Amino acid sequence: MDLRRNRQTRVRQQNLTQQILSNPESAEDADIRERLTGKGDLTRRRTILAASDADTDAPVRDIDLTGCLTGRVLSFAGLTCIVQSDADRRLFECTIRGVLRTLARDSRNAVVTGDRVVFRPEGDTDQGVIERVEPRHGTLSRCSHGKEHVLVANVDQILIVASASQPELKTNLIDRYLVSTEVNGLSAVICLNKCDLVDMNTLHDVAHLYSRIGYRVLITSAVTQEGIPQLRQILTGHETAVSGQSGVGKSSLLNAVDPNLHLETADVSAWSQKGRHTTRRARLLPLAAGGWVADTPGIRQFEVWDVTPEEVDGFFVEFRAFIPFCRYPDCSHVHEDHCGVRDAVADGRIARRRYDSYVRLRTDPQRPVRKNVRDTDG
Ligand SMILES: Nc1nc2c(ncn2[C@@H]2O[C@H](COP(=O)(O)OP(=O)(O)OP(=O)(O)O)[C@@H](O)[C@H]2O)c(=O)[nH]1
Ligand SMILES: [Mg+2]
Ligand SMILES: [Zn+2]
Repeated sequence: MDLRRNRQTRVRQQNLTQQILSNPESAEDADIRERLTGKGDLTRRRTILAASDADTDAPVRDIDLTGCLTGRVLSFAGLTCIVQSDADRRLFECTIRGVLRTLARDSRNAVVTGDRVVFRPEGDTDQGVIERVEPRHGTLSRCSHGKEHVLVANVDQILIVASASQPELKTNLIDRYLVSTEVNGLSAVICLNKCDLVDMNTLHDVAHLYSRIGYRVLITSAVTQEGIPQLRQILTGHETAVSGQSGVGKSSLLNAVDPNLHLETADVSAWSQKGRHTTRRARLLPLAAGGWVADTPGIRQFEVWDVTPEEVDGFFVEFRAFIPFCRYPDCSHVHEDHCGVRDAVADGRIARRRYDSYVRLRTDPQRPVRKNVRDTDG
């Protein structure tokens, strides 16, 4: 593992262990002692004992479990997080063992909302230290400045919230979310909120765009309560991440579903028509009717993480049936002739809006979609 610069306490000239592991014969010629010196090349590596999780290949730290409890990360407050113990539902305010940040591919993802963790309570207090993060299943991640940003972990469905107006409806953003949920094998529910602000016919067109390719679509209003009973039913018994642009009404919808939540909401700015980023950190909330929801902060852009441009077509579910009709096996469906996907767009079997989203994802150099590879430098 890379050692973080500010944690480095001494300078080694060479790393005997690594050298010998990579070339066992060199052991015979190796120095008997390792020299410690203030000068020389810095090696910023550290050895951590960890097993790999069979499913995700994520490192799982070996630790002594005596005195530890298991729990779920509900939220963050500054550098500490609130963990609920599985055994008795008690809440603990926990710090994070530094080594976990070293283990994480990116230290900001070391522990995230929704994580299942092993933590060590400090005496009889309601404070503790997180010692281990269990492998994540069902994460909602996006790509931010070329790095993975995990929004929430261990959910089974994503509620993609868009608003009919204020801010205006962007199907391109919905399509990016859908690609991401397909990549992660989560189920998606599309929620078109603020239906009280527009003519229902235009909303029905958008709803049809997605329902005809197999996604569940809800039309809701947190103001008139339209669609709220259906939303409550979809959330009950599931672990759902609620995501979408700022100001679309994510927190308002959750308040409507469960008035005990008392989530903070705020007006959309009249000037910019954008939300005010009222929800700042993701929070995991138990629903009175059963299940969990994660209210997450609004995002400006959603860059898909963990997909190469060549893979994108497979995550547009309605394209799959037409791809076998492309002449070229590596068809990008952007400019080629004899393309099954383009033919289907031409005669209306694939919606033009969806195809346009595909082309933007596939070709826009400003929006790289990159493969999730473990950092190998250093
Ligand atoms: N007309 C109308 N307004 C709504 C509806 N739902 C939410 N709003 C309003 O939209 C504004 C933003 O709502 P929030 O619930 O704070 O939005 P959010 O998606 O949680 O925003 P962030 O936390 O910033 O990501 C508030 O003024 C709400 O009252 C709706 O169905 N109809
Ligand atoms: Mg909110
Ligand atoms: Zn093609």
